[in-house]
Amino acid sequence: MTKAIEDLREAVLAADEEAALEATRALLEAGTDPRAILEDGLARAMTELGQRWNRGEAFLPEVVAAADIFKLCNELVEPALLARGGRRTGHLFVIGTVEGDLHDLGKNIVKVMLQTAGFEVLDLGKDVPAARFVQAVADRRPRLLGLSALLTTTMLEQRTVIEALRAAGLRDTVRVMVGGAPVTAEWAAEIGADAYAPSAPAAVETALRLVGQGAGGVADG
Ligand code: B1M
Repeated sequence: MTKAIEDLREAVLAADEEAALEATRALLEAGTDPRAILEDGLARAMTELGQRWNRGEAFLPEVVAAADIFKLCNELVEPALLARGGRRTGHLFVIGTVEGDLHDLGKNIVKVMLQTAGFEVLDLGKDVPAARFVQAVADRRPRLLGLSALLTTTMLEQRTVIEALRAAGLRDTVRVMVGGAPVTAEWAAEIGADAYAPSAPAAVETALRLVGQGAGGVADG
């Protein structure tokens, strides 16, 4: 990790908005890959903050402040990331954070990286009830549906959404990808999801594979 990215991480961890924005701008001006700014800088800082929170070394107000700073920095990075896009996959990806869950920083990174990779993305936001996911699948007929969950309690909602799709007769029309910090490949298999991705770049790779546009993928869709 470069010193400049480390400076960004430190600024987010210190909840120093001005320093974080300045570090983000400097990285962008230096031509740093926007994906590295998001994953190695911003996302890693939040993961580290979570660990500090677990150890009782950080408290909720600091986490809230850091999350706000994360969003502001993300807004600076997004245009640079999107400018790198260009190709179109021709596929719609509907994404949201499941009901009861207000964590959306990771979901937002997944969204913008999917857009950069050429997916059209419909973002339903956070705290999204199963019925809204089902409605979006019925109305928009996406090729892929992504369910993000950050709490061990709300992970269960991912199963609820898949069951609701099945009950509505829509399960076979869409590939379901699940993700979020507590989610695992085993959990994805247990609830009958089609795929799991541990990070935003992995989500892109998996999505491309699912629509037959990844390395060695099978045409589908
Ligand atoms: Co909360 N929180 N939080 N929190 N929070 C966690 C998740 C927690 C692990 C912290 C801890 O260790 N104590 C813990 C959950 C414990 C558990 O479930 N066992 C926790 C808790 C307890 C809570 C509250 C209950 C706290 C309270 O109120 N007492 C509360 C719950 C609110 C609710 O949702 N109902 C709460 C609230 C909040 C804030 C609002 C303050 C804030 C969220 C702000 C926001 O998102 N707008 C917050 C934050 C920031 C965190 C931590 C510190 C960081 C999460 C984050 O943004 N990470 C988090 C600690 C941790 O995760 N270790 C924590 C950075 C982000 C880029 O990573 O989201 O993992 P992540 O996304 C990654 C991958 O997971 C993946 O790609 C992303 C980029 O690489 N990914 C996908 C994500 N979604 C994907 C979907 C995919 C594929 C990949 O396919 C569809």
